[in-house]
Parts: sequence; structure tokens; C-alpha cells
Amino acid sequence: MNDAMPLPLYAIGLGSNRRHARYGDPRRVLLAALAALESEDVEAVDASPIIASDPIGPSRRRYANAVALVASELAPPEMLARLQAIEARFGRRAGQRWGARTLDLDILLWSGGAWSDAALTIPHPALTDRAFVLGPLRAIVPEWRHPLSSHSIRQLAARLVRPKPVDRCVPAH
Ligand code: PH2
Ligand code: MG
Ligand code: MG
Repeated sequence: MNDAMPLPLYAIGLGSNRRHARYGDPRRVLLAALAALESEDVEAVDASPIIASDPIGPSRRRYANAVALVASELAPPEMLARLQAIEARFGRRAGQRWGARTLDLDILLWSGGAWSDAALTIPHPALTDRAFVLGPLRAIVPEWRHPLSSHSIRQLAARLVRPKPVDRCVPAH
């Protein structure tokens, strides 16, 4: 590839709330998954700290969450297939959606902008509501702008903890 053309970047969300027989607790599952993301055509650029977060949804176990930044020429459907193959290697079973899961890998952002097909939507539709995603994202790419709203990750994270005044039902004048 031409040196003048930087590789496209992906922000990948990692989550686990179940131990793995070999890797251990969810935090160790994420460390192993961060290593597994790297390959000949996927370059690791950065990774957030791993946080512990309360579960959103029906599962009662706490999660370990993190975000990885990777550079790759893979197109979004190819990257999705890659992530699903890694999830399967870590023992993720179909039907674990929203339940306890060994490893969840989600494409959050792509430097190519927005993508939408039957299997994949980028940016991740729940990105702007989830502190366990925005917190780790802010640690590595605070200035990345959401391609649909143009708000930076820093702004989106701040807005999540501090609702905008417009949310109060006060007429302007
Ligand atoms: N993932 C979910 C549902 N709920 N809660 C936390 N804290 N972290 C997650 O990664 C998570 C969740 C479905 O993908
Ligand atoms: Mg997922
Ligand atoms: Mg998810």
C-alpha cells in the first residue's frame, strides 16, 4: 500500500462476563482477545485500560470492557467475519446474545465513516448510550467524531454523565 495512504482504523469494543477455562476471569479473557485481534492484516495500534462495569440488560454478572484501536485494509464485512471467528474460538455460542458471554467483539467506529447492511451497522447503534463503551473509547480516541452527529467521543462521553440543559422541560423564553 502507498505510504501516503494511512491504513483505515477500526475501534473495536471488547466485553466479557464469563470465565474461560484456559484464559481465566473476564479480564484475562480480554487480554487474550487483544492479542488474538492482531494478525498479518490487522495491526494493533492502541488499547484502552480494561474497566469493570455493571451489566446493562438481563445478565447479572459484571463485565470487563475495553476498546482496541486497530489498523486494517479489511472491509467492514471482512472485519466482522474476523471478529466472529475470534468469538467462536473463545467459545462464544449462538444464543448468548445479551446473556452471559465469554467474549463479545463489536465494531464501534471505522475511519471510512458509516456502513450499513443487513448484518452490520457502523457506528455501532448503541455507542452513544453506553458508558462502558464511551469511557474506554475516550481514553484512546477522544477527538474521533461520530460520523452521523459530528460530536466528538469526548463530547458524547461528557453528555452521558451530564445531560444537556435542553433535557429539562424549561421553555427557552
Ligand atoms: N454487553 C451487552 C449487554 N450489556 N453490559 C456491560 N456492562 N458491558 C457489556 O459489554 C455489555 C453489557 C451486549 O453486548
Ligand atoms: Mg456483539
Ligand atoms: Mg455488544
